[in-house]
Amino acid sequence: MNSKIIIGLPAYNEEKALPQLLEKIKNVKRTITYPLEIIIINDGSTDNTRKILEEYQSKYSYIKVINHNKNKGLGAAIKTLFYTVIKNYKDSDFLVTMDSDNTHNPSHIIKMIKRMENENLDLIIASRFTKGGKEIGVPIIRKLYSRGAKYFFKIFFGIKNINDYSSGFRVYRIGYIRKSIDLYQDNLITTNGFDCMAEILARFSKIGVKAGEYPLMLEYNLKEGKSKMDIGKTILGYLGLLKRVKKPVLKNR
Ligand SMILES: Nc1nc2c(ncn2[C@@H]2O[C@H](COP(=O)(O)OP(=O)(O)O)[C@@H](O)[C@H]2O)c(=O)[nH]1
Ligand SMILES: [Mg+2]
Repeated sequence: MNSKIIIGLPAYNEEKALPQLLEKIKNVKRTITYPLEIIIINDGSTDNTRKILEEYQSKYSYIKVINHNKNKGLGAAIKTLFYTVIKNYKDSDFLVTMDSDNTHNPSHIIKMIKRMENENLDLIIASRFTKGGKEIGVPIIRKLYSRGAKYFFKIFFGIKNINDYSSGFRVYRIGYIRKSIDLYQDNLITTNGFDCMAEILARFSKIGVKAGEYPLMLEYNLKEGKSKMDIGKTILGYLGLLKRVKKPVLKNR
């Protein structure tokens, strides 16, 4: 039996983009042999996201929605997602995270997973900064930010083969998530903000991770709403990681 693919989508006020993304995923599901499920963390959206998702959930048995009653932030949503998958799925299953803003194309997922299987990787990141990676319609300030993050993390929390530390399009082996949560004694993610994506990698860098990159075409031109990321806050969060992230002390077992 093939491993399962779980696509985890953090969502905050994505009433326009999410249905478009879910349609694309539906098309991918038709063409693959892996069992595929979708878990959406609706983080207290104030638009019609919740209602739209409840309709999807009642129509498609492979779509599950978890609602936070209030907006808690991206870090809190990813944390909910990680705990949900380690509770309900096997170590050999895959968790794919993507933005819900329809800028990541799910048609690449299978190739990413095949590479993880062939190369026995714990993690693969869809990256703008690997051969073949591209970004369309990204504002200059965002380009500067993601390139700055690249150098900062390469210096302080470098992971072999990884250049894109802020991309939210990734595939994790669920067994590796379980192992790292265990090693960090539940402190793998300690921020509720957007800096969580990089915190996860910073912590992986201290415990060893077999990682690779896959070329990402970031279709930012398809983004209809505004970005929800606060760049200043995210950068402050990155600086805070220098103090917070230490190699975990191994527990006696
Ligand atoms: N759960 C949760 N998700 C959020 C929050 N803010 C943004 N997101 C989601 O996180 C992803 C990244 O946000 P996005 O606006 O696309 O950031 P950008 O692509 O970096 O400009 C999207 O799927 C958003 O819906 C939040 O407060 N909570
Ligand atoms: Mg996005």
